[in-house]
Amino acid sequence: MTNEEILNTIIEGVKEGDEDKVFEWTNKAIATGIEPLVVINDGLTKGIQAVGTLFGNGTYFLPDLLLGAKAMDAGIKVIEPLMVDQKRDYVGRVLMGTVEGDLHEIGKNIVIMMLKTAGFEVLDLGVDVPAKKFIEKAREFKPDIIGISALLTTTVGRQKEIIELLEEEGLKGKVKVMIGGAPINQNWANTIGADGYAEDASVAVDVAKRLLA
Ligand code: B12
Repeated sequence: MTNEEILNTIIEGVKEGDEDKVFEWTNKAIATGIEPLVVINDGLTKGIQAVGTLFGNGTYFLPDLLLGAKAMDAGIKVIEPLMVDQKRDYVGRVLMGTVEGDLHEIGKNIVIMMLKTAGFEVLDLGVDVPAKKFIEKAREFKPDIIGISALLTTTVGRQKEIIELLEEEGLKGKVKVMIGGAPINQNWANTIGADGYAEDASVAVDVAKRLLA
């Protein structure tokens, strides 16, 4: 089987919401020597994007979305231990979370995994995180960067709210803000005064490094 066929089988598995298939073929992909990041980008992510398209056009319903997400997670679980090593010489600290009202975490978790692999210490606040909690935790954890994820057009405004609150609390400038999520772009980052934006996890690592420089 070619690498492309293996990756296509992973894509299919995510589309079918078949955890076992995704687990099995992600393991096969790794055993064949396909790079973990390639499995994420050209397999798992393509699969979940296809699920999103099928949901968007009314072919799939919410349970299909959930099954797709679980199947993707089965693949991520195989890859995570291979990527995140036990480096303790941190290059910087990042506080990450998904905004209030938003339960999407797959992309955020991949960004976290990549940041950890690149030597960042990351505190994950999880999903549905109120603006106030970002501020509270920023005071405690003292991150160099706050990463804010939002996947819904109805929740992206929360990123702006968090930046405004940082400003009110006198933290703007002391900590950099990096934003992301499928509906986010550089334009939005400029509009709300975010210091950085990244369209995917690899770029997020580059942006984080640039923000520390
Ligand atoms: C999986 C999924 C779900 C899962 C999430 C499970 C989970 N544990 O995360 C579940 C089933 C819970 C879900 C629920 C809903 N969803 Co949904 N979901 C998706 C789907 C299919 C994939 C998202 C995903 O994981 N993508 C894969 C990852 C790898 O990509 P990513 O998230 O974009 O992340 C990358 C980048 O954006 C970036 N990034 C992400 N975060 C950050 C943060 C920082 C700091 C940086 C720098 C970068 C960065 O790096 C990541 C890695 O490369 C999308 C479709 C899509 N195309 O996005 C719809 C989608 C986002 N969902 C949608 C909708 C409508 C919903 C629901 C409202 C459905 C409903 N009727 O209930 C609910 C809302 C629940 C809520 N309150 O949040 C719509 C949103 C439409 C809109 N205009 O807002 C989409 C676009 C589907 C569609 N085509 O209609 N969903």
